[in-house]
Amino acid sequence: HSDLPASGRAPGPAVPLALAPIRSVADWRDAILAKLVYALGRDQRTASDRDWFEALALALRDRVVAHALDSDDLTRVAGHKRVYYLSLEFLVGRLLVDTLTNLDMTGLTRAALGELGADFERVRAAEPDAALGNGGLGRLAACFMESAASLAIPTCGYGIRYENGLFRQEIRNGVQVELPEDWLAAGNPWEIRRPERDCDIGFGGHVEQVGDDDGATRCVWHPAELVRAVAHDTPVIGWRARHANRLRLWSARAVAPLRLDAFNAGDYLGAVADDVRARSVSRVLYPSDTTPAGQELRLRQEYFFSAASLHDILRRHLAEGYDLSRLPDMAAIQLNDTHPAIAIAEMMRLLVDRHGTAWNEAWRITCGCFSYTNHTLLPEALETWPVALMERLLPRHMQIIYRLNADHLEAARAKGAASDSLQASLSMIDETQGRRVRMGTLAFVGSHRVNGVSALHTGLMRETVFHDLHVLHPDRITNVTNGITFRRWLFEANPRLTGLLVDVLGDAVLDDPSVLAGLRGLAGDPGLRARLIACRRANKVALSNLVGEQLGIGLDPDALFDVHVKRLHEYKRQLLNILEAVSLWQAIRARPAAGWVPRVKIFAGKAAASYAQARLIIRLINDVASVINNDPVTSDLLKVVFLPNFNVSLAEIIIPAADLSEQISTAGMEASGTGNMKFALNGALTIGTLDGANIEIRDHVGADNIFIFGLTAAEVAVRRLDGWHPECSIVASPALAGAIEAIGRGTFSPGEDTRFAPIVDELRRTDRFLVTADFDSYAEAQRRVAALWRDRDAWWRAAVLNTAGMGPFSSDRAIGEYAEKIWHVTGLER
Ligand code: B1H
Repeated sequence: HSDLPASGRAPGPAVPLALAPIRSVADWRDAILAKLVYALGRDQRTASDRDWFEALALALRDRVVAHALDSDDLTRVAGHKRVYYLSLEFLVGRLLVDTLTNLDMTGLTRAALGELGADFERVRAAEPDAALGNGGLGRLAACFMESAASLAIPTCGYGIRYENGLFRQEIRNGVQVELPEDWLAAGNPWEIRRPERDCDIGFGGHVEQVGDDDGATRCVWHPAELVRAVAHDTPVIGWRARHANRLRLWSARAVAPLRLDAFNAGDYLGAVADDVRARSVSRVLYPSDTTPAGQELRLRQEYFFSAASLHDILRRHLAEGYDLSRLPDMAAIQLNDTHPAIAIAEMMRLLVDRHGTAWNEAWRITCGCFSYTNHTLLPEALETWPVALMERLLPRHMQIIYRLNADHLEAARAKGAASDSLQASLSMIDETQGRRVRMGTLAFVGSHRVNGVSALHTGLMRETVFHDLHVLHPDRITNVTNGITFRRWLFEANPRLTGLLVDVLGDAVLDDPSVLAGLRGLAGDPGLRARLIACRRANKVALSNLVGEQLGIGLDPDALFDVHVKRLHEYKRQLLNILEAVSLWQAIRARPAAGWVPRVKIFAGKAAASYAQARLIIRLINDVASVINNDPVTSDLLKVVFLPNFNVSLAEIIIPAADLSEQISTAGMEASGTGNMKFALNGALTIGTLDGANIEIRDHVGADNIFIFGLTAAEVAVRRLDGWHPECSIVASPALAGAIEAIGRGTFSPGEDTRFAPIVDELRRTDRFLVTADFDSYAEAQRRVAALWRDRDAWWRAAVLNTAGMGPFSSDRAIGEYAEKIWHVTGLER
């Protein structure tokens, strides 16, 4: 389609772009039924929920695709700049309700399915989650795709179509068990194969020098191996169907999938060995949230999807009739962390080697197109690749990086950064632990803008990891605080609250999140409060039912639901929370009649399979839960629940049912957080440290309406410098000492008192995440929580002020900032 002449629209009425809206239930019912019968070949009388889901998705896809084609056509005709979002993760979740919401077809669909004898809720649940991501970084990419479509910013997301997304988590005897997540097993009705966009990606081999040998002139790379990148598009429709974009995911296969000679000779495995090897590239998502797998296959994945995407971007640009010198006017390429940073070297290779562009002009084009988002400063997550591996797998790219590095270090020297230590710190090659390529430096140098994801994080980027680069390029680092799409995380996840907000604030709240601020004047309104309480209670009943079904634990929906859901990582400090739960349990047992606030502590989250300490914390939570939940003394006052297999769909149920949101990372370590925004938007109060976006949330909801505790990032840095003795904190806090002691004594692991020794030892000896340092402050904040909970009016006033203050955390605001400050694009006018 985009191969049409740039001069105008395709001649004639070829495609009925943007299908006429469906007006009657009968028409929509018939459209769904037609898919069931003619596309799927199923019988209405025996169709399963999954069959109905597929039929409905196909009927919806027709409409979304029509929008996408139309949006594409308009973009091309207008000569409008496009955004390309390169991400190794897109944590999309389910798409059905998202699509229905944005097309405003939910009511119609409920009715149509009803007439067909299908149940909407069951059909909705039949869709598997697309879990092509680990956590916040991947979910952010998905929110951004939805917001870009809602703002009519022509955007294409590029990533990998992993056959197995993030593992499915089961808890057996308290232990996390990982099982493969087979989301494509029954097919994926949303996606469309695009064979005409397939391309071949090289690996290995050698480089033929054509010009002089400084790497800056044309070379020919002769890869030893080719892997075919196979394109699949998922259309993404924006709010009120204003615009539709696409998510293009690449899967890998061999160029020649079957060696017929080998097959005929009876070597059935050898005949497909190349294909199996090639397909491994898109086989699994690396289940590591903050530590790169450090394996060759991971580098292959990164290059594979970056190269396929750049090939596609240049093809489109040239097909539309533009000169390559105009690429920065037509294409903004966003690197979601350093995972696609190799695209910078690939762009240089394509321009210089394939298109004969002069080196400096190629560099101008490259820097003009690229920008880079940093999502973490944790040292173990800053990607570096061994030079030897790069030379073997991507020999031409390694040459280009050397040459870019020489130019970059020369420019630094010219600006006065000439000392050996500065040059070493600025270099793209880290020489301190073997020779390794620093992908963050490559991404920084090859981008015109580099952004952090919260004000605190961006400040820390300037002061710490990127300090020397920042001094060299003081205008490059900028902040764009993360956001979340309100369509999914408010309208779809919490229809009760949304209905109430529309009643109170009018329809405008659906289009303009700043309208939420109008709630401030109503924070004391008893009518509003009563309705809010009813909404929350209904959401809590729904969650309690789920917990009852899954775990057989009965919850009291009138208890305080205290929720800690996110990836399991020591810096996120689920351990701090469970320690406090243990100490609370001990306190209740000591004085059962002391007027305790009934509480349910809810945990969920996955640990990377290889992360032993995080897995052990999951075990501790589960083991603590089974002891506490079976204690008749405390059973009406405290429950601990670990819900298995946390994913986007489970989050949509848990978050609207939360009273309290746990955002308790060691200050300075959580770059932003986005779960924190989802909870506060839905009216949960936050207990949190001054970390990531918590700080900005406090600024917007008011310091009186959030429970802040613990060391600040600056105080954490000082503690670490001064040397840190957890034993002092433990001795000073009887409550903490009692909790640790109980765990160490085997209270939660009868017959195996060493089970949690690695946790107890870490707390007593090193405590790298300052759990003991923050314990008392945290426990005191939890007492403030309980006190406010008893004052029902004050609690609900604060809850209203949370929702009221969250307008700025819409991902529409975030995408608007990217568009203005980084991409230099606007929404497409109709
Ligand atoms: C975030 C990651 C991440 N930061 C490496 N970094 C990965 C790093 O598989 N890997 O190698 C995967 C993910 N993820 C998160 O990004 C931050 O921790 C959150 O604070 C932030 O809200 C989120 C989105 O910006």
